[in-house]
Amino acid sequence: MLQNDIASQYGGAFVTVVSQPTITGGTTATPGTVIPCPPCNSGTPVSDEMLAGDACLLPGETLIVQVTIAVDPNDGGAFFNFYGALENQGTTTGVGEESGKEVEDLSDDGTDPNGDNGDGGTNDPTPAWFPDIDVAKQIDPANPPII
Ligand SMILES: [Ca+2]
Ligand SMILES: [Ca+2]
Repeated sequence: MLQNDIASQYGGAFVTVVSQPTITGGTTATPGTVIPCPPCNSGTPVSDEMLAGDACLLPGETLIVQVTIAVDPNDGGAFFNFYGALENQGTTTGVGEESGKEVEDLSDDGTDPNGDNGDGGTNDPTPAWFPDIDVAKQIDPANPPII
C-alpha cells in the first residue's frame, strides 16, 4: 500500500489533483495498479491510498508513482514548516510473502530509497518551496501617460 494524504499535509494550500496518480517507473515486474482519486477533482480531500494493493516488490525493487496537484501557497489555511515550506511524506506498507510480517517505511526527500539522500535521516518529508513573486511599476517621467 502507498498512502499519501497530501490534502491534510498541505492544508489549505492543496487545491486539487491535476493528473491522477500514475506509475511512471521502477524496477518491479509487478507494479500493480493505481487507484484514481475522484474525490480529488471535486475539491474534497485527496484519498490517501494510491495503490490497489496488487503490487509486489521484491527486496531492493522500486516503484515510482507520480501525481500532479495544484496548490495555492497564499491560502490562509496552508501548513508551512518552520522554514516556510510545504511538506509532504508518503507511507508505504507491505506484508512479506513468506514471513507474513508487516513492514512500513516513510518516504525520504530525494531519489534514493535506501540512503538518507545526503541530508537528515532516511524518513524526511519533502519540502516544496514557493519563491515570492513581486511586481512593481512606475511612471517614466520621460514618457508620462497621456490623459
Ligand atoms: Ca534524508
Ligand atoms: Ca524511509
